[in-house]
Amino acid sequence: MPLEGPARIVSELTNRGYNAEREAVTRIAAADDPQAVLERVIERVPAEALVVSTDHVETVLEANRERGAGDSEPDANAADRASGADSASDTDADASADASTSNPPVSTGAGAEDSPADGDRSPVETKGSRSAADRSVDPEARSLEIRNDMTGQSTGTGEYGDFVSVFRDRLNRLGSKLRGRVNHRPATAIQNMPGGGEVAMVGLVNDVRSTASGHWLIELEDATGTFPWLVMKDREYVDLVDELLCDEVLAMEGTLSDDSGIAFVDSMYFPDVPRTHEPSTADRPVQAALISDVHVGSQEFMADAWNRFADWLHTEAGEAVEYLLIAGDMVEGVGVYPNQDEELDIVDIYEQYEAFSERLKQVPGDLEIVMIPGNHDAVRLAEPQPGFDEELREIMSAHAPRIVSNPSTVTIEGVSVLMYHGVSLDEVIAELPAEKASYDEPHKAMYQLLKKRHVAPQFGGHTRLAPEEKDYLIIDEVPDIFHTGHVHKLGFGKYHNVLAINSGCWQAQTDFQKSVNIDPDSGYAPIVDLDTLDVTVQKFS
Ligand code: D5M
Ligand code: FE
Ligand code: ZN
Repeated sequence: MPLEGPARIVSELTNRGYNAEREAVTRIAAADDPQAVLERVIERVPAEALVVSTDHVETVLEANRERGAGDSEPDANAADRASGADSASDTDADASADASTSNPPVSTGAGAEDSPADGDRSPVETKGSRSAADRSVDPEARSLEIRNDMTGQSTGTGEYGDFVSVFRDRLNRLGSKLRGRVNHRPATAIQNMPGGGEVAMVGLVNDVRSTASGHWLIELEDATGTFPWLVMKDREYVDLVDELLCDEVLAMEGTLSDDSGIAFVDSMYFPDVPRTHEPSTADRPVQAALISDVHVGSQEFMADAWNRFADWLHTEAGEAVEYLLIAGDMVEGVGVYPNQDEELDIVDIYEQYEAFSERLKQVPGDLEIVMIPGNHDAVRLAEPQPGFDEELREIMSAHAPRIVSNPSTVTIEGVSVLMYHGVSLDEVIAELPAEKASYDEPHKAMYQLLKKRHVAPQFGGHTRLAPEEKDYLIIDEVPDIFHTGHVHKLGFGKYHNVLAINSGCWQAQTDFQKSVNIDPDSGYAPIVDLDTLDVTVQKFS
């Protein structure tokens, strides 16, 4: 394989058991004959070295120069030439270092509520160029902490009792976010209260149906029983009814009918994210790339786009990216959908992960990588999904990724990121009116999950639930960033100051997607500035 780009070089080095400093890779890539330089570097690195350093490379380049090659280039421009050579050639972002110095950074502006993610936002510029001094990454400055990883913690047996426990936990924990806000009573107590009085209840939505006269009847359930609540069609709250999903937790306040058989809703309360939420930010300029749905093994996997992305990460434009978060669907998997095998490039699941691992090796070895599984991955389909098993971890061990459950929360330099693959988004999009959630604006569907403080409220639809003692799908603490994938559409925006990002994918349109008019956003990498939570999108397709 020709060594025409940094990604290939790092991949080659990793295959031979070496990690490498970014600058070392950049310098090899910039040499006249990268393959020869790489071979010589490997011959000359001390046997005990695990990392190929810039000094190792420089020694070889120096020796070449002394041998009077004459045509070898001064190092000062090495990084620029490497970035201009073949990386991300469709983007303007790194066309030249000069351009990025003079242009102000262009942000696609997730600063605004509901910032649209339309086709015009790319290609865009990343931050202005950084001084050479910024180039070297300082692992000491990093911090990464995982919370709510349930890998190895599964207690569920799939028995009826587990369902009782998980829903009780959901009602308790989400209910506690509501109980202080209303003067609530248990369902059975409400039935015995005098008619005509004010009443409130915290419960799970059991059923939503319209009445013959166009009003809405919502049955709420708590630990004691159920009670019916009526939303009159002319009330302002009627607009909220079309957002309701079965099994979400909310509170209602209203007036009891004369016979205490039903209550008329005056107010509805959702667990929600407080409007006053103030996100944490990193205290230095550092970026994270949030991607998902790589689908290696599919005939539609976009190798060229991935190569450009990996190469770009090695350039100066990509050097501030120190974290790579991957929200599921690493591989295409087998037997996920009917007739899927007709579109497989690699039919063996383990070979798919081997191939994915090769893709992972292309990115800089100094990136911190966090991965959760998706519905195409080889773990149980029901959520929460534990992180990959030992055999798969072994296959994907290059660059030592953190492999955690779907969902999990990772806090990087103070910024908490809730990672969830996103299968429930299909449901939210199917159930809600288009202006509230659609494939074109997947981040709005994410807002609904934040409002409900649960990543997969509805049980029994697309999303399969593995009942555990505790409900791992609750959004207990408000994240600073909510990262999902799955629907293969790129979209981001802010909801009560939480940055919601649905990453696109690395798979071109499949026959199925064509048949249902899904037009995927393939080959984009949203990049978040962790110090400002601004987003820029890099296009590689
Ligand atoms: O899902 C990618 C998107 O496409 C997601 O919105 C589900 C949808 N999809 C793709 N294939 C199917 C089939 N066969 N049935 C239903 N929905 C589908 P992903 O998880 O990447 O396949
Ligand atoms: Fe996917
Ligand atoms: Zn998926």
